[in-house]
Amino acid sequence: MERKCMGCGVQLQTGNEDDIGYVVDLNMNYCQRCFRMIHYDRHRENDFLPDNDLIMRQLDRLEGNFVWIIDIFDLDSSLNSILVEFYQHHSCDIILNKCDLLPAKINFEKLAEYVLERIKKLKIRSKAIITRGVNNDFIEVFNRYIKVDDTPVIMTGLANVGKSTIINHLLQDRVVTVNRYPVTTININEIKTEDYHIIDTVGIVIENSMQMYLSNKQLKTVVPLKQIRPIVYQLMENQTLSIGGLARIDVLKNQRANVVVYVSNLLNIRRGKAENADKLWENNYGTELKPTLNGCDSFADMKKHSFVNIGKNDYFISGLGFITVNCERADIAIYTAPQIYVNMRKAMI
Ligand SMILES: Nc1nc2c(ncn2[C@@H]2O[C@H](COP(=O)(O)OP(=O)(O)OP(=O)(O)O)[C@@H](O)[C@H]2O)c(=O)[nH]1
Ligand SMILES: [Mg+2]
Repeated sequence: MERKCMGCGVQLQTGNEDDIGYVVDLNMNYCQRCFRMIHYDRHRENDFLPDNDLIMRQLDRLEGNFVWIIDIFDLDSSLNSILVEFYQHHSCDIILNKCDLLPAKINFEKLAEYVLERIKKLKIRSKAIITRGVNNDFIEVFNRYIKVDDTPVIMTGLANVGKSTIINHLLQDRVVTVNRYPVTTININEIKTEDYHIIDTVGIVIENSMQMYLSNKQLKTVVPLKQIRPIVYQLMENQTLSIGGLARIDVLKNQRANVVVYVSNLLNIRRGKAENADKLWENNYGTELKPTLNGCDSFADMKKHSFVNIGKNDYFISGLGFITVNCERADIAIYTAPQIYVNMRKAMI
């Protein structure tokens, strides 16, 4: 009989040690890959790349109560993914996850309203939004709003948003495998207990997110695991902020601008004059300005995104974070690798 790994859902096999699903003995509950992640926090880079079309076909065939888990810190990546189209045709509940990454003082009710407004504009029929990471009553709220007896709850979302973490939280046990690197769960994984019938699914991978172009070591610096301390700048005319070697924001033709950077605090941010910025990047890309993205070999390879800022807006950079600019008027230029999704949105906080 076919046996699946309890941690990631992969079919177990004893034939090839280098392939996914390997176990020494088919009676084991966890594959070698999960065992290494759980016990040694070891993860081989790019050992499995999911096929988004296949995942969507799998989701289409499932019956149950769909839950869309969104990493609040990376909101626009979720709202720019193929899951939008899926949820325009399937009803779902939404869980805003990783809210603990944002400053504790923010109004979470307003944040939920903000997301609801964005979702409504995308014509998504969402039944409820609950936040997590800010309160201890998650299980109670989940049971009240989302759990439906006799129907499986199907956890979906982009890779790394915390689907499996939420499942373990509900089960109050370490049942499924959780890891800081994207693509941990690699097959549909059904879990039945006395209290829950849950299906863990494979995360959708998006090619316009920075997380796809960083090594495991770099991901440790770029993906925040704990609360972010926003960095505040008062920028006078024609100044620039460089975020490692990953992105640069120029604030131009402004009088004075209040700029707040929400990115991992392990990244270096450098402030300078816009007139010197190109030279700085040409000369220091990959040395002083690091980390850099795989495949983006020099500053010349970067793409410039231009915006006009009036009032308070966020500049979202997929997989990195966002920068809030508040001023009467400014020209904004964002430089990053060409494949990375960048957008301007109404300020979230
Ligand atoms: N700060 C914070 N981190 C979280 C939260 N939920 C999950 N994480 C972290 O996010 C990372 C990914 O979590 P997973 O549960 O493996 O995410 P997933 O969506 O199942 O990922 P894939 O299986 O790769 O699609 C882990 O490092 C978790 O510890 C949360 O609410 N807050
Ligand atoms: Mg998972």
